Amino acid sequence: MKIGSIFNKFETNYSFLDSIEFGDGNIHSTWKINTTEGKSFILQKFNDYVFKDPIGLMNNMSIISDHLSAKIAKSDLKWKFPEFYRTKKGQFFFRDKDEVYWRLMAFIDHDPNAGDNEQKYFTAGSSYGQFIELLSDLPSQQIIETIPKFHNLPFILKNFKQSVKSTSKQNRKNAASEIQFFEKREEELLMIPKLAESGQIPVRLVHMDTKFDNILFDNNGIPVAIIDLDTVMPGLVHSDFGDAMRSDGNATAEDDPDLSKVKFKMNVFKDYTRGFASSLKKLLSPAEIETLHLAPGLFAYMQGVRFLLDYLNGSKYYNIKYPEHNMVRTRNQIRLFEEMKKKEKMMRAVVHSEFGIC
Ligand code: GN1
Ligand code: MG
Repeated sequence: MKIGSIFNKFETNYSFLDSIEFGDGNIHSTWKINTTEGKSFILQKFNDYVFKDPIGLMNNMSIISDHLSAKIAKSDLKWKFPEFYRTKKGQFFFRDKDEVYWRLMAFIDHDPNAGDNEQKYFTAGSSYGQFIELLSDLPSQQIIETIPKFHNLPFILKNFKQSVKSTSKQNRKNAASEIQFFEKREEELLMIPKLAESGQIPVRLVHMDTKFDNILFDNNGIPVAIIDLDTVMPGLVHSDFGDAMRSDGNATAEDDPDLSKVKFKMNVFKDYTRGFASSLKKLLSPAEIETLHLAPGLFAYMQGVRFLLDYLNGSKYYNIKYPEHNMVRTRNQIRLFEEMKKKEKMMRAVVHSEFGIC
């Protein structure tokens, strides 16, 4: 089906002009739609292999944006939230003849370059910290896990081990040293998940995909939106700290095959930590702060396992551009993990100093 005719399934009162593929997400496919009246939209081919409860997800989205909008109205923040359009039949999704889910939202006006300044990682840290702070009085039971056990390492490792057993001989051979690496380091990485399981680290509503590119800025460099809210769900603060550092602290792309370029950027870590602490100093517990410096390593490791798990399963989860793509991503994350480990003491000192503990 053509993009224009999918757009026309939604109740908008605007006329389709043209469309361009937009962004480089690994999960959904996205188009920007322009209309003859000048208003723009975002159309997404929604990945229901990854998000198995699209209706529950949209319900989360409206609870979260109602809660945040009410609080933002009383603050000096300028954040907007995705405004979804319903189909002519009154649904949030249009399902085409192949049962593919499509959703439509208003395009949030922003300047793609304006946030790229010296303050960028401080701003990212303080914005994602504020996001957690603003959600801290929304009872987390109201929000479903849109991907059950999404960042739960014991669960991911269990699936990983099953896939190691059930994958082809050839795949197991190709991935032998990576599999061995993950199995060898497993015990130390389970420390934070164990503290969470025993209730020593609290469950909070967190974003779970805290890359810099998920913040939109106006032309004065002020944040106007935190996007990609599909994964907002109950979890640990470590997700929003560790995954940001895994995404933005890497000196190269997460799928760069040249491992000599994989380095962990301490300046990004320092700025993000300063911003995160400026928003969360009062909220976080001593056990959360005490373990925060371990989160970047935990997330590089976990993402490496997730990429390899997908490789062993035939690459059905992440969009890939070539057959070995997930293997290249895995090796990159292993190298990033090793680079982070070298800097763990320094990271601890930065967290302590920014959160004001001695
Ligand atoms: C996926 O599609 P994107 O880039 O927003 C993934 C994240 C990973 C990321 C790795 C729902 O996010 O968890 O960190 O790829 N999202 C989901 O690039 O699995
Ligand atoms: Mg995402």
